[in-house]
Amino acid sequence: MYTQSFNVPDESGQRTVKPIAHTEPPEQMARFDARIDADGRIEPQDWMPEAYRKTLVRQISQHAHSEIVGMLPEGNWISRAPSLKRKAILIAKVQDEGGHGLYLYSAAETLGTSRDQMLDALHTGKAKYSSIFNYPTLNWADVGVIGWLVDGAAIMNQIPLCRCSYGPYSRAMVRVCKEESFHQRQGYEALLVMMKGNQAQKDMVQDAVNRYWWKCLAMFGPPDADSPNSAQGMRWGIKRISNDDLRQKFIDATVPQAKVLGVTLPDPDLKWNEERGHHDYGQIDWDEFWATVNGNGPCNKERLATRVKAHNDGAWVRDAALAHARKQQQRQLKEAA
Ligand code: FAQ
Repeated sequence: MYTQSFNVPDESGQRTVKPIAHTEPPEQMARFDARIDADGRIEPQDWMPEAYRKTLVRQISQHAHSEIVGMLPEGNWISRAPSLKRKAILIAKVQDEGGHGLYLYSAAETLGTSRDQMLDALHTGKAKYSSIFNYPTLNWADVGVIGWLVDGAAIMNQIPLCRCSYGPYSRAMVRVCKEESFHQRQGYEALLVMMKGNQAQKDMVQDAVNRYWWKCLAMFGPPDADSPNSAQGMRWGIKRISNDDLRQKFIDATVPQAKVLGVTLPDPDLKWNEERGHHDYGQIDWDEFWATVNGNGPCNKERLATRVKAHNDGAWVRDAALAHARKQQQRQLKEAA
């Protein structure tokens, strides 16, 4: 459905933004700019301007937090999966999301920020994570819809990140996208099965689509005109496609999938526009989006409390691992002496 060879345009217009004021050494800055302009990669040991480092830490850590908080809505259904097969698939998927969080925290650590600092920012409510994970999963079809639409939107956003200018982030994204692709397909397949079932099952799928559609469109971030980080992110080759363009690509790709599935996307304004060669769509509720991003969505408090509890409950595991590592190190030193 989505492909790793997704074409990422390098429209020079997108990359021409006013240079930001800085006090960085001009020669190093010029070398850095030249590497970015030549579509080269920046590696952890390379010199980079502080603002670039800060932007990457912000985006990669938010992304990592989204992956681990994103385990919670679907995790709620592991004990209630309708069959052993669905349970095994769901456990594997939720574990994959945890793994994505780990690659991403590791990528962010190469920029000089510790995992403890990032987790502290998440647990104290200072850091953001994707708005989509602050909505409840009310029925089994929500699990399928998260796979189809949430993972689908995530892939659309993340394939261009495989070509991000920061090496560790771009490499982590290649593997993440392959796994997200499996997640998207398993969700779609689960829904196809439900749509061949009885009326109650079909109604569950439609209900889940109704509740998730608009929230998924908001995952791509605010409209380009209200996106403070986009221009610079694109100039630096971190973002390759704008929030609105990705949202449009997602809508255009999803409409035919909804048709095959037999569900209605809950937007009366959704229609093909021959002239634009894209679907027109209705208004996203940005007030609701910002309320959720700012901590006042339906499940924000519950998600954060669950995350903090899981972290505190796991303290003994971290302590035991550290004690074991210390013991190993002492043994090696003794053997070497
Ligand atoms: N939710 O100026 P922009 C997944 C914030 S992973 C919350 O446009 P930017 C896998 C934004 O951070 C999903 N906050 O920002 C999975 C910024 O705040 P700041 C996560 C949002 O960075 C599936 C402010 O608004 N994916 O789903 C959101 O240029 C199933 C202004 O926005 C990534 O993180 C939002 N939806 O563009 C797991 C991908 N949108 O920091 C489990 C990497 C915007 O200035 C189950 N990230 N904001 O205070 C990105 O591509 C970008 O960071 C964007 C935002 C596109 C998310």
